[in-house]
Parts: sequence; C-alpha cells; structure tokens
Amino acid sequence: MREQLEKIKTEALERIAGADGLDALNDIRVAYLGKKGELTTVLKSMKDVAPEDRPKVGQMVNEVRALLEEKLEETKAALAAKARQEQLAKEVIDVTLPAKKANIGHSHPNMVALKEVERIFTGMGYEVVEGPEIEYDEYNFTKLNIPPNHPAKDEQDTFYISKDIVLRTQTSPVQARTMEKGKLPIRMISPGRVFRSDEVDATHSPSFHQVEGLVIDKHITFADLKGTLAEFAKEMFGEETKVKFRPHHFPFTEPSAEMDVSCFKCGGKGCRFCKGSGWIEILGCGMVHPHVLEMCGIDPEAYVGFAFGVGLERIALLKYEIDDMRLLYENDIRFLKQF
Ligand code: 2U9
Repeated sequence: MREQLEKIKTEALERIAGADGLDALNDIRVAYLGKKGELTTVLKSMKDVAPEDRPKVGQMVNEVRALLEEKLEETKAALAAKARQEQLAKEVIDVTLPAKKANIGHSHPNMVALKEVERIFTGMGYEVVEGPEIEYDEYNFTKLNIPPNHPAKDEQDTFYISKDIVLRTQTSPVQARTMEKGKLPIRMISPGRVFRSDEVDATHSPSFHQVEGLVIDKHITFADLKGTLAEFAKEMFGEETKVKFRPHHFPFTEPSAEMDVSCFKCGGKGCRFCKGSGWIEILGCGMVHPHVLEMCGIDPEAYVGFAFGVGLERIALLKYEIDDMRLLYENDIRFLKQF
C-alpha cells in the first residue's frame, strides 16, 4: 500500500509539473482526487488493510492528498498568472505610435466670408439676428412695401408653400420682426439662406445666402449709410478700397442706391476681373422707406434708418476669385481646403 501511495504521489506530481493549462490541471485533479480518482480508490480499499495499520495508512493518504492539493493550487495560480501575462503582452499599446489622421472637413468660403462680415459689423456695435426660412407673405413682402402686383411676388421668382406662406426671398423679414418688437435704437445684421426660383448657372442658384443690415435711430442720414458701408468695404477688401453709389430703386428703401467698390485686383485701372470698368458692384442699400417703418410699428416722424443687403456668395466669389457659383455648392473638400 505504501509503495502504491508513493507511486501515485510521484506520478501525480510529475503530471502536475507538466500540465500546460488550467483544463489539463483540472483533468489531473479529477484523475487523482475525484470521486473515482486513484487516491479516493486507495481510501476506499482501507477495509483490506490490517486494523492496526489503518491509522498509519490513513495518515499517509491524507498527507499525499494535502500535498497534491497544495501543488495543484500552486500550479493553478502559476498557470493563471502566465495566461494573464500572455494576454497583457497581446494587448500591449504602443503609445508612441502616431495617431490616425481624422478626416475633419473645412470651413466653407461662404462661412469664411460671413465670419469676416460679422466681425466687421459686430465691431461697429451691430447685433447678429437670425430668423425663419419659411415666412408669411406679410413679412416677406407686405411689410417691406412690396405691393401685391410686384413682379418679385410672381411664382416664377418666389417659392410658395401656400397662398400666404413662402420660402423667404430675402432676410428682411427678420429685420421687420425686430422692428415690431419696438426696442430702439436698432443696429443689426441678419445673415441667412434665401430662396428664389432661379435656374442654376455660374452666377445664379435657387438657394443662396444674404447678409442684410439695418440701423434705426434718431437723426440717421444718408451720410451715416455712406460712412458705414465705406468702412465695411475697406475692412473687407483692403484699406485702399474706394466706394461709389449709383441711384437705384428698391420698394423698401427711399432713396435707394447700389454701391460699387474700386476693383481690388487692378486698383481701379480696369482689368478682366472688373470687365475693364475699374469698379465692382457689391451691394444694395438705402434709407428705410417711411411706409416700412410705419408698417413695422415705428413712428417715421421720430425715427429714420438705413438698410443694406449683400449676397454672401457674391462676396465669396469675388474675394476668393472663384469664377463659378456652382463650385460653392458641391462641397468638394479639395476645393474647400483652398480657402
Ligand atoms: C427692412 C428694410 C429695408 C435691405 C436691402 C438691399 C438693399 C439689396 C440685395 C443684395 C444682393 C439682395 O442678395 S441680393 O440679391 N439686397 O440690394 N437689401 S436694401 O433693406 C431692408 C431690409 C429690411 C426692414
């Protein structure tokens, strides 16, 4: 019995030492210490041992069991530690590797131009106000002194949602709504998307962007308008930029004008860029029509104002020398990255 126990012990210890994984180790435990394991079988055959030898043999079986259990635990811990190490080695992160380049887009030339316009006017104390793209006919036309039979109201020029609701054709309704709130004086610009039922070509699109400006206060004159817009032109196109005003007509301003800037490409001498004239048309403007003031709840006897409107795409095309408006709507990152 003693030799049999020694043999079991030596064999089991060898197998434990050679175990290459937790599963193999468990198989060894079952083979020796399990219900039908070799050591358990020895214990069951104690009845064949002479009664006086039983305590001694019993003690030997217990010692072998304790030793095997201890070795099994030790080896289990060692194998688990080894497995952890191997897992960690697999998961190792090289923090010195360069990061993957994120594909992050680029500001649109319209946005670059708008930020510049906003910087210039907020610097002069103007507020930036935005409003809805879907508007009542009343705010888009009536309150701006555009009569029911005006050609701008034709379906060929305006997108109608219903008889009374349109996609705004200008951002002026935002100004009309601000005037109605009655908080005076007003110094505001309203940038945003506008819609006109135009065919797409190099200079037209059914949806484009405007920035309109409005100043309402006491004692405002056309000289204020000229000084403000001349300053805007200098900041936007360069200190040497000159401006000139040509009489024009808009229903919402009286008198009205269009403003040209001296060509920032040739300095006014005349070139391909300004079609030889030395001047480039940039915006429309005028003194707010007294009817508009009245319809928006402002007393035209007490208050006066000036307004202007500029197409953002037009500014972007000129400033960045882009010759086709359609390029601004393709959002090709190779194009956008140039600005
Ligand atoms: C109120 C009163 C008057 C806004 C104005 C223009 C002149 C103008 C065009 C420029 C190019 C539109 O984008 S464009 O096609 N706009 O010429 N806009 S004065 O006048 C206002 C606005 C609001 C209450």
